[in-house]
Amino acid sequence: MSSALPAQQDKVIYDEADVPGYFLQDPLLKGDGHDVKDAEDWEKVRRPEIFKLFEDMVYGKAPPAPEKIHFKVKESSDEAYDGKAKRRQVAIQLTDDPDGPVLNLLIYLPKTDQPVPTFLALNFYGNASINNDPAVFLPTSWLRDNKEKGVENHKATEKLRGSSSSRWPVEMILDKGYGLATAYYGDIDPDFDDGFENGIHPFFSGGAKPKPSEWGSIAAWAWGMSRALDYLQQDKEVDGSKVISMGHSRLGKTALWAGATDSRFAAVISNNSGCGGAALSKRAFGETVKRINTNFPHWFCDNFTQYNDWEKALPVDQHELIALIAPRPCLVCSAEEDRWADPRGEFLSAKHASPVYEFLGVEGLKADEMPAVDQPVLSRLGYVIRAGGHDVKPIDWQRYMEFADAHVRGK
Ligand code: GTR
Repeated sequence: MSSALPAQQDKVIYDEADVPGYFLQDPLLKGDGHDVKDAEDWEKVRRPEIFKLFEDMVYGKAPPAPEKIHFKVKESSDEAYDGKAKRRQVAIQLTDDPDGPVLNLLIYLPKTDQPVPTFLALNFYGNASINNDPAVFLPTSWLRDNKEKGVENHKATEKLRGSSSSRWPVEMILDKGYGLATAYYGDIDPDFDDGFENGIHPFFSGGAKPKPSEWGSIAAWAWGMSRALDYLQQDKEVDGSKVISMGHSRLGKTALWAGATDSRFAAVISNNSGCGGAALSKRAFGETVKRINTNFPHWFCDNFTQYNDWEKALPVDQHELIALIAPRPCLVCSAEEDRWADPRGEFLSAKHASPVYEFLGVEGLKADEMPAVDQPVLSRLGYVIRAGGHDVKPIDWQRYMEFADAHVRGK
């Protein structure tokens, strides 16, 4: 007999009938067993309880922001997109050390004298991958090799330009009056298991590996989004009170945690974020805690591995992550064929976070049952399932903007 796990345990659950029975904590019940009394009780007692559990057991605690914001505007033009848009490229120092790591933020803004609401979203292959603008700097940080995308020997080539443009309908975003700010997630922490030797971690720990309750890569990327927000909030061209944290997949997990850790984000949009994002872990549907911790040991804090094959013992689940974002607008987006990310589990998280929105006196999720494909529910806590697979498409952005028009822009 081999010592491998029994086949049953390694089988991916793709059938509702195989989802184990599970119990979800009531986000409105405090650790001492009493109901949350009012908004203040939520803010001062219950929310911090939930927050701490996520920090200690799931994503890991990140260090505070640097003392001061240091940045350099590296490039600026008012003639981007045939004169339609402004482009800014800003190097943001991630530590107080001028020789330390830098986050390169690319910003496009519609031409107006008014500060604009802006989407902030990290990207997977560097700023130059989002469009064919030859003025955008190629990334210099480590990149995952991908010949098709124009990455060789972990370095960008000219071929990288625009290789992810289908996910970034920049002109459409500008035409609707929104700004777009993006940065390469690998500027903050390279996405491979390097024992936290590279990226931001060693600058805060004197080179030591994070403790079991300290930040993994998702927490580092989220922390980096906050550093971008530090900059955007002092940029007069951007409406710093209307910056929306958005992300796809692992960066959707990141966008949610950024929204939970930093209440300056006006709203959060997660796309196909799945396990460790919007999907309930206890369903164990598609990607499980064990699989994610095995394939990506650097994403979460080490304490999270305690729940490998033992999701039922989790002291929190992902509906409470969304509850941490309340009462701010939050849109959870799934894709029908992206079963690995458990669309239903993503819907259920929103549904079970909804009572917190309502408790705080705002609109919750306006759907008791999972909506049909391509029937977006764009309430303040919203949910959409799109036809097709794991991806970001222009139609997704259309929905993000419809959602932002309703809940962010005019407020
Ligand atoms: C997958 C991973 C998912 C999701 C995805 C992505 O391999 O299992 O959790 O994050 O990657 O980021 O594209």
